[in-house]
Amino acid sequence: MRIAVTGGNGLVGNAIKAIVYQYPQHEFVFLTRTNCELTSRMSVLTFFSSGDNRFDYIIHLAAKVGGLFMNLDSNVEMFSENIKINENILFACKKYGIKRGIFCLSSCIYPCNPSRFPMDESMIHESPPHHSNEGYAYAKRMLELQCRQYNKAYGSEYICVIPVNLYGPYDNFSIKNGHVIPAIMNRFHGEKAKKDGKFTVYGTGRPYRQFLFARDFAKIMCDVLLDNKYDNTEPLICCNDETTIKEMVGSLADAMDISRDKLEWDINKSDGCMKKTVDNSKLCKYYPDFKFTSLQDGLKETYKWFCDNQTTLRQ
Ligand code: GFB
Repeated sequence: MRIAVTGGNGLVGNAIKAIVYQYPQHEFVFLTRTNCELTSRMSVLTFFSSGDNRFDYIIHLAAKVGGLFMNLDSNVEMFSENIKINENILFACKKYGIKRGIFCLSSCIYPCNPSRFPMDESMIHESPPHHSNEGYAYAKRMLELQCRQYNKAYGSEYICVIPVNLYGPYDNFSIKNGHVIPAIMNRFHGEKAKKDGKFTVYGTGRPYRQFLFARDFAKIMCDVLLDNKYDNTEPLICCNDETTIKEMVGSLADAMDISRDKLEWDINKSDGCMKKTVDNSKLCKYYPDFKFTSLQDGLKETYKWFCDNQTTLRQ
């Protein structure tokens, strides 16, 4: 099959590039900003109308994304740009006969005060998301609604997958706008170079998070799309174990050879959502033998990649 992958230059797009060799019978084509501006209906239709760009399937990853502090500052743009991207992609999928696809949501779109934990796939719309990222969250909730409506109206097989906090090589390491792992990794790396480096972590460290190595997520998406095991179009949560920010930062310090005793906490900075635990029972039912990369191994691999790619980092 010929598969279009949007967000081809991002964290997960590059993770898919790293594993395409496992699917030799399929052709993956990676879309980037240079060949298709997804917020523009014209650019998207021009790209997909070209004879060279006919696809059987799609993996839709592209989105305007960022960590807690970027979302706090940009809820208007997060909603507006993501709604445009998703509407244009779905319109093109219908117009150009792309019948099956994977569409990426996120666990942060879930209710911040749910009726129960862990949350499962049925609870996405149960109550409002955390105020810090409601723009992004509602745009992605609308993507779930749109996929469901397209499937019902046109018989498409658009499957929404719901990862937790993703990390790994090729992430956005922006200290201001990045997610917690790449932002701290970049900031601490700079502090390591100083004689009296200060290793300050934002917030209390009390919030819970689930972290998923991007290459694990890439494998799950490609298998769900291609192996015919996942025999429905319902959303699917993709996650592993839960930890606290404090414990994760401890593991990150270990991976960076920084003594945990040097860590300091700036409790004046926001904690964001305190808990957004989701349940991976459905994933484990379909893929009982899936082996997740441990947080410790994932952090070590990410830091090595970070050090080896200093000149080309996205930040
Ligand atoms: O990955 P993150 O920025 O976003 O993690 P969320 C934020 C958590 O890490 C908060 C703590 O508890 C912060 O207090 N933290 C500590 C830091 N130090 C830092 C730091 O230097 N930078 C950052 N960024 N956090 C995101 C959503 O929520 O979840 C996105 O905003 C996205 O939309 C993502 O979907 C999956 O996990 O809070």
